[in-house]
Amino acid sequence: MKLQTIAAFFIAACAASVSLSAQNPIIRDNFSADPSAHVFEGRVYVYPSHDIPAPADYARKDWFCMADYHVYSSDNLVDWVDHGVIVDQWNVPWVNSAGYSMWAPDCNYHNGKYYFYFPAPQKPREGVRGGNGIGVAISDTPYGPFIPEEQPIQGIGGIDPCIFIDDDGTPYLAWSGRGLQLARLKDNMLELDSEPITITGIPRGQTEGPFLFKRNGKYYYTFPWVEDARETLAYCMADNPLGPYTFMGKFMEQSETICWTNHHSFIELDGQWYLFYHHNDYSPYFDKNRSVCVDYLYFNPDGTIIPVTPTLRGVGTSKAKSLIQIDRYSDKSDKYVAVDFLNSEYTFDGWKAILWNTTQEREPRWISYDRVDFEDGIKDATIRIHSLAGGKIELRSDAVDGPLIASFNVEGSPVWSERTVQVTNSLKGVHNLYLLMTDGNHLEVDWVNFK
Ligand code: FUB
Repeated sequence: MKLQTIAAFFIAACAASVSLSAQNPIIRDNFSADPSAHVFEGRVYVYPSHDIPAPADYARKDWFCMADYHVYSSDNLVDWVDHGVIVDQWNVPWVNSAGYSMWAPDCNYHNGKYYFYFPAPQKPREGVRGGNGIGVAISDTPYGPFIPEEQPIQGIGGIDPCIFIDDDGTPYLAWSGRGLQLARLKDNMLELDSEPITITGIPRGQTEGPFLFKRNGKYYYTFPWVEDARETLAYCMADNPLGPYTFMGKFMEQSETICWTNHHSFIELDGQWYLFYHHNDYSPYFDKNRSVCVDYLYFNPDGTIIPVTPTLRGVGTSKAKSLIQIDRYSDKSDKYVAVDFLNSEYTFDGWKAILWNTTQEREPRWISYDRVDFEDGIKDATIRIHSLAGGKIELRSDAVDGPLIASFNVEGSPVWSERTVQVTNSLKGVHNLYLLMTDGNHLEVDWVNFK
């Protein structure tokens, strides 16, 4: 088992370093859910769970199907590296390898090691009939190899572990069992050091997926909470890690994309806070295939959380010389600008922006994308475009009527094409980008790029 495990990690390491793109969702070649984000040595690591379409040997085609975990990392929250599989259901001695239920995990650093916590259905064995265990795998680095413990944590069961290390080095484990649970861990990170407490005072509604963090001396116990039809994100605050906690309300409403679950984590990087969460962007008709997103997060002066509205644009700055996926827009003129999949049969191909006009409506339709870094200047602009009848496009900076960067006469064509023009204005530094349709009735844009 150990040899197989090491071989699997070697293969995963060789398959790693796939560079992914910016914007939401941040993981664009796989489904990903339940993101646990942490900053280790100045780099952001995200430990999500991994939704997959149900294989032939898994009967529940309409349910979550999850067999392994990847870890992703980034130093700018824009370019993400997939480090490959770190733990899977076939390589943990106590896990039922036909369970396909490796749900929300977490990872944290303590005394020179990285501890990865994950829930999974247990293999029936002597003294154990089954049920969900919470296991630990240990590594010298945040990206593995992680070596799983032979047994799950004794005395607890449930899902969605979260490991929090207080400023004095004391570890705490939060999880969802019979209600939202919390206990102190021993320094070995493998055994409870206190009786679990149940977080109370939350108004009626299903809860799961806790995440615990500390800011300015206050403890935040945060969790998905079903107030109405689907999961919102809500929180409690306390002055001590083991409470008592006070319910503070919601900080994200239920998804507009009809994703029943949400699951989240918080990080602070260089003084800015970020919220990681998931929706079902790549799978609008099956909400058990989810995708991780990240948005900026702010606090009120009294420490309460300012509610977050999910964006497509996400966080960070995009290089002008990368492919700017303008369909991940910051703002748009009106309902005559929309977004759709490029290929509804394979949604990971991404999206296109669609701009259209009726003959009565001659105001330019526009779509904008904030925070593009033009660095030390540009010469050419390229757009990937599709329009049967043709039209005109302008790129402007900073505002709808801001400085003109480039204009394109688009000839009608039944197929997608790339058009390049010289820019009229060589911008430097970071600007917001505006794309306007100044003539035409229907144009579709895949991306914009500058050289
Ligand atoms: O991903 C499976 C489950 O859905 C997680 O464990 C929950 O938190 C919810 O996101």
